[in-house]
Amino acid sequence: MKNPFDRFYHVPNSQELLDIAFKRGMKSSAQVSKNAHILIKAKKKESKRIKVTIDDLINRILNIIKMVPMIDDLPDFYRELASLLVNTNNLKLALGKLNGILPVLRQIEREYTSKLSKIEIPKEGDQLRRAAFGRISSIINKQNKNLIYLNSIRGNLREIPSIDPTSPCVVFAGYPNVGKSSLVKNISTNKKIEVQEYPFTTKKLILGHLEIKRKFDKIKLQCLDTPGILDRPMTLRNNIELQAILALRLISDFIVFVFDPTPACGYSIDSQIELYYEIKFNFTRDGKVNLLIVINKIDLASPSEIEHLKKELQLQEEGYFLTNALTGENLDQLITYLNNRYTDTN
Ligand SMILES: Nc1nc2c(ncn2[C@@H]2O[C@H](COP(=O)(O)OP(=O)(O)OP(=O)(O)O)[C@@H](O)[C@H]2O)c(=O)[nH]1
Ligand SMILES: [Mg+2]
Repeated sequence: MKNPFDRFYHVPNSQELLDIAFKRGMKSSAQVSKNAHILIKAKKKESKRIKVTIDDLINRILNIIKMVPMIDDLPDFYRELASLLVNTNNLKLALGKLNGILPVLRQIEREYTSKLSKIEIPKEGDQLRRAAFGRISSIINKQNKNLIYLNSIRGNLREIPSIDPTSPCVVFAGYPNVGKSSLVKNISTNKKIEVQEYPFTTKKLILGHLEIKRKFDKIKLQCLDTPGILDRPMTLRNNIELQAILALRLISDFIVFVFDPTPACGYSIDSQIELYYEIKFNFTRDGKVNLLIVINKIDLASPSEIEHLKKELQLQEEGYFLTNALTGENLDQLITYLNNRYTDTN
């Protein structure tokens, strides 16, 4: 499904909203006969200016509200991810407040149209329109904080990957700095993935694709790069780690667990093993989701480090891969494995 926040475009601030609305209002011209009385002309002209201004503001505020999907109606993955990325209560509140000013604007329109119908000299029309514009400004300016807030969170939400439910999703998970991003970047189409020598480089879910040719068609296997997860209680995990947990819990069809058997990543092998078992026991949905082990950084690892890990995990001769994500060594084996796994039978 396409990221539901895909159409969450730029939200103007109050000044931008007002500038355009007043400009449109002042440019508008009322339909009034040339021979009409000057007072009638003033009444119609100013009523029209107020109406056009208010219509413009209401339309554009409605557009802002409509750009944001109803959070509570979203599929679990998108709803939960949105609430890890932004405070969705604040988001709903901001939209609610914007919605709340719409009837107030309509009320101002009615009030000033009625006042304008009673003026006795043309000059009063101009004064009333200025007064109406003043009220409108004050109402819209009070929303400035909300508008700025909405604009500030949209970047996070628009970066949510669009997950295709009809195509399998392979989630790459593991401790920080073990080489998850390097692997996904290497095997998938997404060459923009950031790789750095420090942990927690990846702060969000990032999608890449790997084309799998089947007998009669081809599919785009989704390879999801995730932020690193630490071995600690769920309640202590931050919103960055929890995005990875969410992907494992809700959208993984297959998990690639990446180990760094060397001290290079900065975390002990025992902690990585603990995390591996947590994921294996909690996120493989009673065996429905398979889990593959990738032991990365073999160029740095000593034979004893690899042996130690294999022994701890009771690995047989098959069922894991030894890779170097920097040079791409053995990644062809991983790609072939995924190819075979998703060719025709799935
Ligand atoms: N020598 C060596 N370095 C590697 C290998 N794979 C990754 N690296 C390096 O390890 C560091 C971390 O790589 P990333 O791919 O960013 O690791 P990550 O698991 O995505 O890290 P986070 O996003 O922080 O969780 C980078 O400096 C990579 O160049 C490898 O096989 N061998
Ligand atoms: Mg990364």
